[in-house]
Amino acid sequence: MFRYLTAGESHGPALVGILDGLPAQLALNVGEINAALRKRQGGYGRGARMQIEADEIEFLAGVRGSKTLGSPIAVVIHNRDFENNRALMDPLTGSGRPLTAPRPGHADYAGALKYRHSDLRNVLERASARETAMRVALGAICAQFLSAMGIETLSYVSSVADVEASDQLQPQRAAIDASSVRCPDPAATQAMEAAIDRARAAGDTLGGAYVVQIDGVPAGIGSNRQPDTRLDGILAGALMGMQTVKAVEVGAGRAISSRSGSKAHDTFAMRDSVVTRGSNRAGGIEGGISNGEPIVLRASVKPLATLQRPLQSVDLHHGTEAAATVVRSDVCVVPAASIVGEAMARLALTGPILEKYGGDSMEEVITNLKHSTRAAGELFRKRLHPQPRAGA
Ligand code: EPS
Repeated sequence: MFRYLTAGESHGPALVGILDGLPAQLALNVGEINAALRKRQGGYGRGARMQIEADEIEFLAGVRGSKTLGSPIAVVIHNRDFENNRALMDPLTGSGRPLTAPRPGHADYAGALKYRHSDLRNVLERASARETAMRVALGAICAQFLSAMGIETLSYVSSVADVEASDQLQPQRAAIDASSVRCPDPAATQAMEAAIDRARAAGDTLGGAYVVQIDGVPAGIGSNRQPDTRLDGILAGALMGMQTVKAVEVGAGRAISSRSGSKAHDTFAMRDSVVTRGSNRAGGIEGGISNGEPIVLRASVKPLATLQRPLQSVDLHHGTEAAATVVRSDVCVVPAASIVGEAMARLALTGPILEKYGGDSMEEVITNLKHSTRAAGELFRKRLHPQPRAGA
């Protein structure tokens, strides 16, 4: 079974991650993992914390000579900001003035009730999206496994607030990386930056949406057997499991509900003895199973709950109305969220891929993939050569 866990508080000593179940003999490029971490730190609309951190991973277990051993992989990312917060956050002696006015939209209030914390810091430290740095690191390890299987992911920002990128563009990696907000549309990039500037000046925050595209997923991943084996549910659940994400769509998503069936599905055709599809409205998944087309997911992100001009709240210690707690934060994290969403998709896809082609070494997994694509693969790869009917 493939699984992962993360631990770590936003201003604690470090973030820790464990990946269990990756095959042995996977060559890892640590530079690519750190590059993903740098991308997560970037994006127009980030706050001052990202000037302090320079996220890099250190392997503690499961890797030798830059290759996986097949044992659990343990990883650490040190929080530089811990040195500025040692008195507050030291695991043995940390203490400080309690935070008492929950931010509407944050985990503060529900978490305080749940864990019976009278200091909201005890909730917000783990609820913070700082933790997503470790998800990105673990996802970047999975990306190298997926790449060896011929699978590549791409993510980009499709909207910030009410500024939408053109849907006529074919998003290219270079254009996405060149944009300050990870949006492949240069005109939309400018308008998004301006919207973020206006929000910053007003002490406000902005949400938006991002797309994750996954290419090269063979047909047959996930299953229609049970609700929890459906690939769309697995991937959507992974994206919903991120801070700030409020909706996830697969393929045409929400828009499909207002169309008639004749305009909702992806027709089949034969071209040179190859099965082709008229469109990819299904986003690469039918009946909970990948169908060989690119998988396309879209996540909608709410504006951050920490406003520099705070919303009305209550002081839980005094039982009075009060302004919500203000802590240092970002104005817009949609660009960073797109990197985290890509990481979540990588993590979520690795399990079903290993379920289908599983093995203890990369050689075994790749042999299984080749056998599978050779046996049923002529069909999966869309080279369906119809057999002449008997007597025909
Ligand atoms: C984040 C680190 C945090 C915030 C942000 C994301 O740093 P700090 O709280 O020290 O400024 O910038 O956290 C939140 C959005 C949140 O809601 O807590 C990061 O590393 O991504």
